[in-house]
Amino acid sequence: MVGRVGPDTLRLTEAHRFPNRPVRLPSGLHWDVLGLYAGVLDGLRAAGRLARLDSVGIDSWAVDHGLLDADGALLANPVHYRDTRTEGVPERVWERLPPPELYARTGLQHAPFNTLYQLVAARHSAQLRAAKQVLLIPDLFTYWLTGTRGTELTNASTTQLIDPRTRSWSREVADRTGVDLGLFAPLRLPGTPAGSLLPAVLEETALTGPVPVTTVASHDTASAVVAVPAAAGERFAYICTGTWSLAGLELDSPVLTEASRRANFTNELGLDSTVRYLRNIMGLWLLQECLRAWGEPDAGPLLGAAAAAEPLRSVVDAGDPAFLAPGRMPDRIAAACRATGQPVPEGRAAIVRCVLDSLALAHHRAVEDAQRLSGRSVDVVRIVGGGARNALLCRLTADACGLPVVAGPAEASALGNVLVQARAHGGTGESLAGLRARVARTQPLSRYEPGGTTRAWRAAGQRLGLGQTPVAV
Ligand code: LFR
Repeated sequence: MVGRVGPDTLRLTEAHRFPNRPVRLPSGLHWDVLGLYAGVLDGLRAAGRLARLDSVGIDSWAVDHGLLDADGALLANPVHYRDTRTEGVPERVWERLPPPELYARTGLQHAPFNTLYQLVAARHSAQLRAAKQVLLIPDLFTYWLTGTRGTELTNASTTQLIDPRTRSWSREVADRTGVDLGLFAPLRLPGTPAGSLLPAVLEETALTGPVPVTTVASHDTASAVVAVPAAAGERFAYICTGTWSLAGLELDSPVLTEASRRANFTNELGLDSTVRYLRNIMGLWLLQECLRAWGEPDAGPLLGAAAAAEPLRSVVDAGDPAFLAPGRMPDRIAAACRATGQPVPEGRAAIVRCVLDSLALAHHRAVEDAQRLSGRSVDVVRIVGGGARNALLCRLTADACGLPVVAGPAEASALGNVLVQARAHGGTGESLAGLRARVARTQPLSRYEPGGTTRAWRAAGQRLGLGQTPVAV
């Protein structure tokens, strides 16, 4: 994405888009990280044809990482967080550090893929033994582009090795779980310089140097939250919808209570001392995997049919890690409906409706739980990310929450990324509220008023036994 930022402009132009296809090897599910990096280089070349680049910033999904050897070479393709290698690992970690203490120290949700569990799972592997450095995915790309190494803070906060109160590594958690913090490069804050494109990169991309690389909020969700176009002082919840739905509140300090842990809320770090207090919900992954199973490249017609399908006929728990792994999604959804005594959706439109109803229900529960657990009420739900384009999902979310939904921008991660770079280079010291005001002034937004009552949604939640706060381990 090429971003142009001026006093009254904020514009993105898509320079290049490429697929991200994980590869299953006998050794597990991996990212094709060199293929992705080649896509980044193609993107830089295409971007250079559109504009002179003042800065480059990188964000991606969280938790995953590459291992480097003593020469700085990548030891293997990074493992995908949807791989099953961490099965049974959390239980081993909890023997040394019980869940309540782990949560009190890190504030992180329990997810089987947290970097901590991945590193413990790999403990006896030849690769981890040979590794001299762990770089999170955006930091790995930054390293290849610039030769500099760091660990960006918002993304580091998803490792389960950061204390959200000090916004630094938790030595205690690392020591007690046997993780070597020396493997991580020093922490870097969004907005700080990360070097400039290496001569070989300039040559490969036909760019003219110097092109500075700027650390952004490198966790895609953190960048997306930067671009939530809330007005100053507004009481808002946000839902970043894409492959995942990340639903919650922005806070100025973490909520580390036992009730919060049991509700499986996470305290990830955001820009400028903020805390992203949210819950991970499976998101449009459920739909993407159905489309993949059906060999259906385009969701459009099915979404139209789903809008006309019977509402709330069957719902599944969109927070259930049973949906984490890829494969056979329509069958797994049918099985979940059967297991909860609900009708199995018949036909593609009914399955899509079940997915969207289930997501809206999970959005509602997350927004409600976040308010209760943090003691902060909201008046509006902001939906950003790809799902902001999905009118049916936005309308159902408004209905389920009983609150107005304001949807947009869809490219929130890219906008948040660009804004942090622009602020760093403009030297304006603009506040987060100021950055958001720019988004609100420049990006088209859609508003959805809630319809009906929330009673039917509560009843649907009860069908799943979700009347009360879910209990994590
Ligand atoms: C969204 C996201 C989520 C994170 C998940 C796994 O793209 O970054 O925030 O929990 O992917 O990394």
